[in-house]
Amino acid sequence: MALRFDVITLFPEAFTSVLESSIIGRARREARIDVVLTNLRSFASDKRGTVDDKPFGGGPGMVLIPEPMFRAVEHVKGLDPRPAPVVLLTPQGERLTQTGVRRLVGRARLILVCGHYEGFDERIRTLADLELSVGDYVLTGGELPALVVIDAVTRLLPGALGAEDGAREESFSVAEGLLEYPQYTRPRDFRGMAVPEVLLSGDHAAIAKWRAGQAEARTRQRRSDLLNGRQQAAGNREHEKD
Ligand code: 4FL
Repeated sequence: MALRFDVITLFPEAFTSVLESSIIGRARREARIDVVLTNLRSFASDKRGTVDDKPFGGGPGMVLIPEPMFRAVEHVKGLDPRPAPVVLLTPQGERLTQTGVRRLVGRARLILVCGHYEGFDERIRTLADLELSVGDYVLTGGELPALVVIDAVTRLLPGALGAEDGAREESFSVAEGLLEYPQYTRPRDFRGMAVPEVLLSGDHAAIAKWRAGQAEARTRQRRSDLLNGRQQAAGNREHEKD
């Protein structure tokens, strides 16, 4: 059965082109995923469609009011009997990592809630089973972060990347705490920039060794924080053996 994403948003139209394109579009056509967009505005209590109001205590901007969001989440939960964690996209959430993405892939359903404007009433947080941030920057809303979650989860579903997806080695990837090694394709010489000789050698062991060295050197130069994380993970594995 398809993994079902429900998205609650004020801007469902922001999702359509990404959801129709490329790997995600194909995963939907092949029924590996199902994405259902719900417009928060349809759950407003008045005919004006009010979803936000001025913050108590003053301050700039408008804040999402709780009633429409509670009604929307309750409605969406009832659309499918399978349990669905409610995921709130917010800069205050836990930072999304590849490990966190792998955890989400195991769920039958996810309800993604997009915040907007200058924030939301604090009581909306009580709806969430999980709060996720995609990085330490402020966006105009949770729509792009919700698409990030859908994209990162979908590419891990069996078959989603096509025939070679099992073969795609993740041993040198951010998934394993390393940056990828550099890749080259034709031509062998492009404007004086030559492809490293070892890649043309046909010596598979030498190529694997070169790539491992490149992945490590590159990670050390650019993201030494990832190497520290790997050392800790290796240390933990060592301890668990005792
Ligand atoms: C959500 C930013 C998740 C980063 C504005 C509203 C955000 C965000 N990760 N910015 N939501």
